[in-house]
Amino acid sequence: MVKYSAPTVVKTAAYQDQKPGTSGLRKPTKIFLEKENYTANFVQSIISALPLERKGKVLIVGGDGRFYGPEAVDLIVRIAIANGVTNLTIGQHSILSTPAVSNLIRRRAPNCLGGIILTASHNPGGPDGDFGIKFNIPNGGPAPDAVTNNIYEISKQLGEYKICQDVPTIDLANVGVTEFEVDTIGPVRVDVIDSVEDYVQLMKEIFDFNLLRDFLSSFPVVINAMHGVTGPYVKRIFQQELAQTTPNPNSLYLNTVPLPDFGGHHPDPNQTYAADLVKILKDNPTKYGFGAAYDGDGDRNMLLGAGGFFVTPSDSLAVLAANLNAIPYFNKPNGIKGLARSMPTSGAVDRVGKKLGFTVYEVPTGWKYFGNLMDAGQLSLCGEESFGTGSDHIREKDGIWASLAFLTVLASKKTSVKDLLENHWKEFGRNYFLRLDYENVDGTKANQMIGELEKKIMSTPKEQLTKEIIDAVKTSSIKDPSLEKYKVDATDNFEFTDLIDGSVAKGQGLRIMFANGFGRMVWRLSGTGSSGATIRVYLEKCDDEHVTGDALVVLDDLVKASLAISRLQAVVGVDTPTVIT
Ligand code: VG1
Ligand code: CO
Repeated sequence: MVKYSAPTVVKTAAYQDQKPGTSGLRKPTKIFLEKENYTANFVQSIISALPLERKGKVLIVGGDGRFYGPEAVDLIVRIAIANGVTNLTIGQHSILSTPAVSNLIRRRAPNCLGGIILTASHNPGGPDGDFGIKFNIPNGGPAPDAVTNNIYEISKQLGEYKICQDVPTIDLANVGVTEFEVDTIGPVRVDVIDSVEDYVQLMKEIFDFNLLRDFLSSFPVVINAMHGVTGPYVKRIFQQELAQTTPNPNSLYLNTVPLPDFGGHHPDPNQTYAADLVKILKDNPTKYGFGAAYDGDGDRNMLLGAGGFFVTPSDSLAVLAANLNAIPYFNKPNGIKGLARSMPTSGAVDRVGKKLGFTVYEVPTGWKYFGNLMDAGQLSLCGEESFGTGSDHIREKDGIWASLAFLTVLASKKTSVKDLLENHWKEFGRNYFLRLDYENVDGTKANQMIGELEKKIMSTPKEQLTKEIIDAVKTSSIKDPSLEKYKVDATDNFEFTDLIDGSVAKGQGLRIMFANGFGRMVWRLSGTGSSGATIRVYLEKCDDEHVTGDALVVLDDLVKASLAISRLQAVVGVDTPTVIT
C-alpha cells in the first residue's frame, strides 16, 4: 500500500462567529472562501468534538451539490484522516441529500461517527450565495444543542488544525474504493458510493412500489427538483423505479440536474420560488393531479393538487397522520407510536391525535428536537410548518419520502388532493394558518422589536392586550369583532424541556394565545439566515364549521393585529412580508 507522510499541524487564528444556527453553520460563500482557514477551522472543530475512539469507524460526507462543495469535501478528507478518522464514505460527485446522509449513518451504525453535510439548504448558492456545514450525530439526526455548543466553544479557542497535505485528492466522479496508509495514522479507506442506492432501498422497504407504480400510470404528476440535490433521486425513483412496467410519459420532471448555483434561483419549495411548478399546474388543471417541489438539500417538500391547490405543510402532516395505516411501514411491527410538530406548526395534527388516540408532542423549531423522542420509541411521524415532514425511518425531514407518503394516501383513497383535504377538514375541523416572513431586515431593529414585544405581552394586562387587538381587527375585513373571540388567554416565550434528557431550550418564540382555542399569534427570529435578520410571524385560527375558506381572507384580522401589537412598521420600518406561506 502506498504510504503518505504524517499529518502536519497548521497554526490558525480562531473565529468567534462560527455558531451553528437552527441547522448548521450558514454564511455567505465568500466568507468560507476568502477568510483564511474559515472552513478548515470549523471542520477541525467538528472533528475535535468527536469521540476519540475513531479507528475503524466511518464518517459520511456529502452535500447538496452547491458551489464549493467538492473543495470542502477534499479539505474534510484531509483533516479527518489527520485526526485519526480512518474510514470515509462520500457520495459520488459529493452529492448526498440530507435524508440520504441520515439513512447512511443509520445503516452504518454502530460503526459510524456521524456525517458532515455541505449545504445551506434552501438558501441560494454560488459565489454570491450561501454555503453551509452541518454535522449529524450517530443516530442520523442533526447535532443537538449540547453538541453544537461544544463545537462552537472549540472553534472560539482553536489555535491549530491537523491536515494530511500529500494524500491524493479523491476522485469523486467515480464510484470506487481508495486505500492507502498514512504515517502515524495507519491504513485508511475512502469509499465513493452511488448517491441514491441506499436511499432507494429504504424507500422500497417503506412503501409499496407496485401500488405507486400502478397509481402513477394513470395519475400524471409534476415534480420539481429545483436544480437541487433531489434531481438524481427523482430520476431514479420516479422516472425509473416507479415507471418500469407502466411508463407514464405524461408526468413532468423539472430541473433535475443539480447545479452549483441552483440555476440562479432560491432552491426553496414555496409558491414564490417554485412558481414554475405552480404555473404548470394552474395552466393544466385537468392534466396533472399532483405536484411536488423539494429544497436544495432534499429535506423540504411542497405539495400541490390539481390546478395548483396548495396543501399547507401543517395540513399535509395532519392528513398523513390520519392515514398512516395506508403506508406499509407503519403497520406492524413498527406501528404508530406518537405524533409531533414544531411549536409554530398549526394544531391540525393535534386534532388528529386527539380523535385517533395518539400523543402529540410539541417541540421548538428545528428537526434536532424530534430525535430523542424517536430514539426512545415514542414518535413515528412529525412535521414543521416550514415544508418539513418526516418519520422515524431516519432522523431528518425527508422531501421525497413525504411525496411518496402523500401519493400512497391518494392511491389508497382513490381521491383528488382537494377532496382529500376538504374531507379531512370536514371530519377533523380546520386550522387556518399563515406564515409571514419579513426577510433581510436590520438585525438590531429586529432584536429591538422582539425585545419590546416580549416586555409588552408579558407585562400588559390581558384585557388591555385584547382591546388593542380588537382595535386592530376593526381595520381588517372582519367588521364586528367580538371581545369574546379575541380574548387573550395566555402569553409566553416558548420554553421546552426535552422529555428524554431533560435539556431546556428557552426563548423559542413569543406567543399570544386566544381563549377557547380560537387561535394564536407567534413571533420568532429565523436562525438560518446568513445576513441581516428575518422575522417570522405565524398566525392560526381554528374553525370547525367553515372549513373551505381562503386563509389570506380568513386571517386578515390576525395579520392586522400582529402588525399593530408588534409595532413592526414603527420599529423595523416594514409592513409587507417578503414571503407569505
Ligand atoms: C427554518 C425553519 C425550520 C427548519 C429550518 C431548517 O428555520 O423555520 O422549521 O427546521 O429552517 O430547515 P428558521 O430558524 O430560519 O426559522 V432546512 O431545510 O434549512 O435544513
Ligand atoms: Co433543507
